[in-house]
Amino acid sequence: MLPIDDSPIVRDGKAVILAMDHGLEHGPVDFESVPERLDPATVFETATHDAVTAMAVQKGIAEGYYPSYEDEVNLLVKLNGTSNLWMGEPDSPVNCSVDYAVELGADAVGFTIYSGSNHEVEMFEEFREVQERAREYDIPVVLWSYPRGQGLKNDTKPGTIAYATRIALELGADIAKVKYPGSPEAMAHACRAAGDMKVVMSGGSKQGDEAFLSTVESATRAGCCGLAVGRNVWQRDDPGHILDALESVIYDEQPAATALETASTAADDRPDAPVEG
Ligand code: FBP
Repeated sequence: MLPIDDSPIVRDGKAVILAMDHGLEHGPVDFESVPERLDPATVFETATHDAVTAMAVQKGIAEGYYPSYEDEVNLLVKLNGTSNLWMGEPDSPVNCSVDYAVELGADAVGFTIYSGSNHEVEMFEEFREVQERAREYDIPVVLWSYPRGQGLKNDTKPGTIAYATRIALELGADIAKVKYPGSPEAMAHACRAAGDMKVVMSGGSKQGDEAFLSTVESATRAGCCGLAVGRNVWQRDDPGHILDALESVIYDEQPAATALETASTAADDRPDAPVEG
């Protein structure tokens, strides 16, 4: 872990990473409720919101779409990923080098490790190469730290999530991205296990505004510096509205209810606000 408060992907010590690697990880099914968002440009447009400190995508999307957004969006290139069609023990093959990510304009790189998988050893070794190369470029490394494998299966138990943040710290990540362990106390414990390293909460599948924002409020008050979020932003009809509210909760430390109210008032004043009915 290195101090990254001066990095472009951090604003006032906080980070909101808009993730859109779902086309690879889950498939086009994640875009069925919002078919227009299958066009990556629409999500890059969303990432121009002030609340977003970086957009996380795979290299193919970065190659094709980032050139049009490089002045307005900070880029995080994910260096590995798996499709949902893979039925074996959790694994995440490397598909991009740090060098190529930097060539594409990356301000940070991202890597997934499924600790507890039978492929943990290889993933740890691959991460070593990525982490040390990223140090040469002085760019932050975000670790999608997901304990998952035989006997674990999407485990969000408090002890497991604290182990996930600790693994990220020990392996030299600058930010750990972990699932919410179910309570503010458990999240606080996971943040303590991360030492001085930053922790972001993973957004998860789409929830209602209140439920989502109050989890974000709990996680950030417990010590998370923000979140890495995909579906809870771009699966909404009006992503700008939830980003306004996230900005208030995360940067201005407003309660979720106040943030929602302020965001609704702001949305009514926006020329591009979706028309009701
Ligand atoms: P979400 O906020 O939509 O959960 O996105 C965060 C993310 O980590 C993505 O980067 C990734 O594609 C997806 O979640 C992985 O989801 P899962 O945990 O279901 O494999």
